[in-house]
Amino acid sequence: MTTSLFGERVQRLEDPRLITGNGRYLDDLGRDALAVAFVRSPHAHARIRDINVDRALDVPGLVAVYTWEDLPARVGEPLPLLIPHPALTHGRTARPLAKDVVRHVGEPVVMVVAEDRYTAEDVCDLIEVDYEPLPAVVGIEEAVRGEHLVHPDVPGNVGAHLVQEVPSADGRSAAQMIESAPHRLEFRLDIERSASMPLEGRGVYARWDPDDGSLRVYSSTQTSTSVRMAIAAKLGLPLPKVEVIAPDVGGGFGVKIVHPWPEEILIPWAARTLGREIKWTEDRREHFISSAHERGQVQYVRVGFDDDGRILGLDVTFLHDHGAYTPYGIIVPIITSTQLLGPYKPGAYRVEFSSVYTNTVIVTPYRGAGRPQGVFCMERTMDRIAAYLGKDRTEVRAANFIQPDEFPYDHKMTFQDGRPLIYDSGNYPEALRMLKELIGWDEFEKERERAAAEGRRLGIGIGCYVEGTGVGPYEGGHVQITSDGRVHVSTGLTSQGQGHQTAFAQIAATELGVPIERVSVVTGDTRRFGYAVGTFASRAAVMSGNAIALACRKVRDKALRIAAEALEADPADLTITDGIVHVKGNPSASIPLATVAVLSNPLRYAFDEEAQRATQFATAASDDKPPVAEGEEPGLEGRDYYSPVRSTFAYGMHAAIVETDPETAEIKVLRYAVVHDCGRLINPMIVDGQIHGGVAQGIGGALYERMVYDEHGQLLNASFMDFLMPYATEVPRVETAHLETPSPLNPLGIKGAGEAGVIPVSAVIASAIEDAEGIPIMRMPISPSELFHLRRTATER
Ligand code: MCN
Repeated sequence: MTTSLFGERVQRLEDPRLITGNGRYLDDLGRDALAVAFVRSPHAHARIRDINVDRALDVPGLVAVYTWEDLPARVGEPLPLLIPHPALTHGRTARPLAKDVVRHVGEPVVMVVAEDRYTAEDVCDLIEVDYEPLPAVVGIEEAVRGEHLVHPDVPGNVGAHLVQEVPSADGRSAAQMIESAPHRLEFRLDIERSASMPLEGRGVYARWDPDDGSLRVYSSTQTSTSVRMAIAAKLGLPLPKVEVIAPDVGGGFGVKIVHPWPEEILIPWAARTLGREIKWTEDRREHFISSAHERGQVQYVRVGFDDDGRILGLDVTFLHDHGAYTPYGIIVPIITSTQLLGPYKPGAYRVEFSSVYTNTVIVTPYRGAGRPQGVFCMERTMDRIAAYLGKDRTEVRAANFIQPDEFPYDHKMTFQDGRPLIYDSGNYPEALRMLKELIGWDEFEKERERAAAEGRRLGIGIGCYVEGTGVGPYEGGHVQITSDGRVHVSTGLTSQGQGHQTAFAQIAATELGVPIERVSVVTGDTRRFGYAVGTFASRAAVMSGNAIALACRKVRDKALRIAAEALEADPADLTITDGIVHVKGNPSASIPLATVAVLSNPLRYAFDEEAQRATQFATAASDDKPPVAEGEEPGLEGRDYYSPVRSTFAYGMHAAIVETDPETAEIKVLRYAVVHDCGRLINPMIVDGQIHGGVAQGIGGALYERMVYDEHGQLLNASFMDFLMPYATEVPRVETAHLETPSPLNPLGIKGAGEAGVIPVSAVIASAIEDAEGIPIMRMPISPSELFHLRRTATER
């Protein structure tokens, strides 16, 4: 292998197309399709007494109106519960259109199909739904009181309850370890609800082909293969008759992993029923009130520790608000509970959670998925211990680190995928040393004093995390070299802006020894690759990256076998450089891969002279053999899958310097530094970009973004006027350094990176504000007015 692009800062191949307005997003497709709008519940909890569509029926341009009653049985059933778990004893999912009862504002009740969206929206206004309002359950505390129930058959609103406990080496429980520890602390931490806000909302466009009896569906999804399976099952179509394609997707951040969304069943069903092209594009308000939210947890910590700050026993109990339904199971609180420990090894550990129903939008993973809450919990604990003992915050962390010689480190717990929680590799002390140097931790006191002399208030904060990435069960890759020498790579998972076209092309170009310009990559198109899981949990690089590498190795071996015959050489003596197979040390004995591709197909259509010559030779040389040798397949192509034994664990450490205004309590992030280790880097520039984006998102979560519900379950800030996101002006330059501890678990030694940036930010900012103010910060996000209020309360005390 001579053309190594692995690890290079290759410019993103997809960007010229995307930044010149040539992307093809969902709403760019199906311009002549019929449009859909939904009547959605205005109540958080209500019984539907009657739906009257009479006034709507005469509107010109109206094509169809559907209520639950109009749906065939299979389509109208509750949607599947995707990730069942034994702890989820009371899983509940919604129907695509509500029947009898609505359980959150925004739940779809009636679907309107019209010639255009304006008409569809106007018709929605004419439909009369008679609701009998029921008491709404809003907020975790109200849910656990159990006074009113979201689902009448779920007592106390508790859908799931789970306890995991790991005793100390000598068999003592976390409670015993805490009791007998020299020091103990107990506190509560809150993280409010937020949500992913991709610039492009969800959307579905379906075309029914009556001649072929097949359906083509475009969806702005993170998982086209699962959407395909759901549509085929719900519509009773054979799988080969359904194609699902994720076109360019303008961000997902988790929300587009839910499959199927009600709309992903309803739009294809209506397309087949009406025999017309139909499209629905989510608007921003719909995104706020009828997609998914996350974060939202109340966490109680009890910790016992020694004089060095080493944690002897840790007990975390938390309540998770999963909204009105659990289509995606309880993966979020499970991730919190299994990844809360970060780079640390407490003597004994117990985690317990209850997941409760509320009359609010459903909760499914949002970038970071439960980890920001867990890291907030653990890192606030580290800071509280340091404050209690009067120690440097980095010292307390270092005292609790798993050491480099302790890998693989077995936490003796069950991970989110049901496998043992075992960290594969890492070097936490070195990452901390690098971070301290990058941010200037040891010099900060002088900086603080200088600023104080000018009347400015500065604080420094830190946060560490470990992230299980590259979760299974599998992903595949297909690689084909065609007779023009081009390399076509496809994998079933989807892309939402992560730069897969570039990173996967780098892998293929490196493995095959071809120029990257000859490689093209297709993702998320079931016509090209039908078996896949999807893009989430920072898994694409590990899963599809390795699968593509393995498929390339198969194709390379085949190319060398064919070339060896043509060159009358031993395959072991051949190598590939710049797309040409040649004898090592003798570049003149060579054959282009394009020609090898011609030779690989006994049909031997050659379109240039050199290939034609080689073809004549090969035909003559193989007179007494069958055209396709036993065990071979025609064509220079190969497919392979990668299925790991368990996840690989990336990690990082972040630090920030903030300034808080002594008068107005305005909070500014002055500097932000990241040390990150995701194993071998395919493309450091892409990973930096992922981390920068994640940090920006994290700053939003720490300082601005929250879902504000009133007591009736109305979301009060369901627009970008009121839901604040950080601009570039609120995000400092993110200073990033990498460590590369290869994963021993996969052939390429890589770990995931896509969520990393966002995970510890709330913890880091809380740590820095607390350092600036000397006031405990136990709830995030925090606004200037909340900080102002905390100051007041602190002085009054
Ligand atoms: N990468 C690399 N070297 C590594 C690891 C990763 O070069 N050792 C590159 C990968 O090739 C890929 C990118 O970094 O181009 C992210 O890879 P990975 O960590 O595998 O994450 P995924 O591709 O699986 O992306 C999912 C992740 C998640 S879970 C969310 S949420 C998220 C995120 O990615 N949503 C995003 N980043 C996003 N970025 C954009 N622009 N839009 C989203 O919706």
